[in-house]
Amino acid sequence: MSSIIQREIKYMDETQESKLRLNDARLVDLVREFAKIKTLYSCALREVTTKFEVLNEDLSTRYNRNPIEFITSRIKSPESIVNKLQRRGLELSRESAVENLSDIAGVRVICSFIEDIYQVAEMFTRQDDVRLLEVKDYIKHPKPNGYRSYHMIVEIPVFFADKKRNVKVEVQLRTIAMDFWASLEHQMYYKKNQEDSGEIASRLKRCAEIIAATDREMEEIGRLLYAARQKELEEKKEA
Ligand code: 0O2
Repeated sequence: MSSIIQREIKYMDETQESKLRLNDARLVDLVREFAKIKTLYSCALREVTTKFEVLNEDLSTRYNRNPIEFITSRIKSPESIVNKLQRRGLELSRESAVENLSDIAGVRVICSFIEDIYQVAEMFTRQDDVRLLEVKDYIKHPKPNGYRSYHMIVEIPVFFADKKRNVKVEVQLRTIAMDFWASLEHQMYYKKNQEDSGEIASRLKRCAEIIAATDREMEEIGRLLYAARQKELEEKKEA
């Protein structure tokens, strides 16, 4: 059985809300307008999440092991959508948001090992209704601050009563260890314009390196144990 715990992360980016002048009637209208596209994106999130749950269950039945630990998802808040459009100097409209922003819907897939990330991502993008638009491999190429994750922008079809809509979803795949670092760094430091002599940033980076080394070591241990188990099974078969 799949052991995925699925959690819905409600609106993130609260820190940015204060930047909006919400007494401005136009912005209030826009925020209302963006709330209307929530259904489109929540349906897309369900489609993508189900695909990963199915993969996990299938791999679990075949190999008696769950490569996915858990999945979370979130829809960007209307306030954050307005903020991002403003920051990028884009037109403030629902159409512009759907056209230009690829992270209104986000799914985070937390895997056990690094190789699971690549395996699961490959199985997901091989599906013929998934269109891969962009990949950012921050595992092979970590960000200068130490951030690691595998990012994909995909487009998937969502079928409504009278029409089909192709919807963009951002998928982030990480190990538990990468998620531990990114979650805490996000909470404490990311986009916080924190005054820093560089010491905090370099200590955070050092933590990311230690975590990455631990990830590689755990993967190696996993491989050794798997090989030992396979050998044992073959010996039993031959006996
Ligand atoms: P949130 O609150 O997690 O949604 P963008 O930042 O989207 O304008 P970019 O930089 O091209 O464009 O996107 P990228 O590099 O794919 O990163 C987007 C998301 O990855 C972020 O979303 C974070 O979730 C995560 N991320 C990227 N870099 C870091 C980092 O250094 N630390 C942490 N903790 N997370 C990171 P949001 O919308 O910025 O934030």
